[in-house]
Amino acid sequence: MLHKNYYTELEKYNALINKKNKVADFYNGIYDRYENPVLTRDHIPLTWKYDLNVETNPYFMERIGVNAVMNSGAIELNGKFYLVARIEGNDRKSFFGVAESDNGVDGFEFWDYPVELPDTCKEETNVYDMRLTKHEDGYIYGTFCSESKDTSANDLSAAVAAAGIVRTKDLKTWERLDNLKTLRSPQQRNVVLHPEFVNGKYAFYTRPMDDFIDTGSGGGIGFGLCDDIEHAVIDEEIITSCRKYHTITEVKNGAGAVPIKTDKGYIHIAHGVRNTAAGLRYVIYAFATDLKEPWKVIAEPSGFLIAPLASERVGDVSNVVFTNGAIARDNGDVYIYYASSDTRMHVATTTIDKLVDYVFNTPEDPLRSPDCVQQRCELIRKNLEYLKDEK
Ligand code: M1P
Repeated sequence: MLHKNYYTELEKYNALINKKNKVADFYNGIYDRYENPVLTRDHIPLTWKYDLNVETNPYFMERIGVNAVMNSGAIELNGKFYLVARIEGNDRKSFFGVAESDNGVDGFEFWDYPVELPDTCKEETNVYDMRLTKHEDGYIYGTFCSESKDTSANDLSAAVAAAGIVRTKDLKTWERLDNLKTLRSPQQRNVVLHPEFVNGKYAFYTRPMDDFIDTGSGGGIGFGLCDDIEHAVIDEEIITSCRKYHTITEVKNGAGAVPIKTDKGYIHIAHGVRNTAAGLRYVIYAFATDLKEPWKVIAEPSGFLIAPLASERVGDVSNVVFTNGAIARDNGDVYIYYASSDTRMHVATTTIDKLVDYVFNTPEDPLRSPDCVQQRCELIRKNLEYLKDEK
């Protein structure tokens, strides 16, 4: 016998999983947004939260609750869409769960069990934000933040962020490798493995940081090479996309999705952070790097690609959009998965052609208001001429 509330909750869960998603009434010509999030805490199976035995749980209480489902790595395997989501428990600890969908915009369902990462690092307290790279060596690598308490500081909240590395072939069996060591950066977060060898080596996008929250002297998204992925060490990081004064990346930025290879360059979808009176504001931006030298930025449109909109603005950590996964299909369709306000997951869809057009034809940030006005005046002038000729 099951508790009567189980059936009510199950009905709600099934209705959510079977809810069709629709393109939202939003237009910018670059991508489509969708009406519903693709993953929320309500997508967590009931078996993860409740003890279903009426004798041990007579009130049908949640025993192990989930607070949020957010920052997800994304990958396509055998025509299906997979998100390796960051699931944050009511206890604040995050872990990973694999959710699967046939079409990438709705119907995401978690597998029966969360991911059980090999527990090789006893001091590790928290893990989150996995990026999934289909590498040309044949493995799927997951890079994620491995957080431990900083025992050297006299501050209860002090923590150390490092990049954990795992690999798999099927998202089921995971092999844990050594955490990445970056000899010149004390902390790392937002590390992404490049999908191809560069100069015969494994290549990582990094985010050099002096501190757990502040990047300090870290100048932006880094890039470094290493010989041995099982014991990865990077001795030198060079900066690709820089932090800049009075832009969306002023406070910090970080690599997001695995770069998408196109004829014109690698398209990167990353996040930028600036400070406001209401706290940090996280947006998603895009840039391109050279195919042969993937650390060299060759185009960087001004401003953000995706910013928190309407209800996306509010959540556990408000005014945040964050991506760590996108799927580019062979037919040119692109699915950008992003979390809003550290609370739930959304999808934005576009195509490789549109992203290339956006990245290479959107003007760069001229960095000063008068020059921004000039940019607009030039566009308006051309448009008014064009409209005259078209009449
Ligand atoms: O709370 C916003 C984001 O903050 C961190 O990103 P960053 O390292 O750039 O500061 C991460 O903890 C991320 O998970 C979180 O979404």
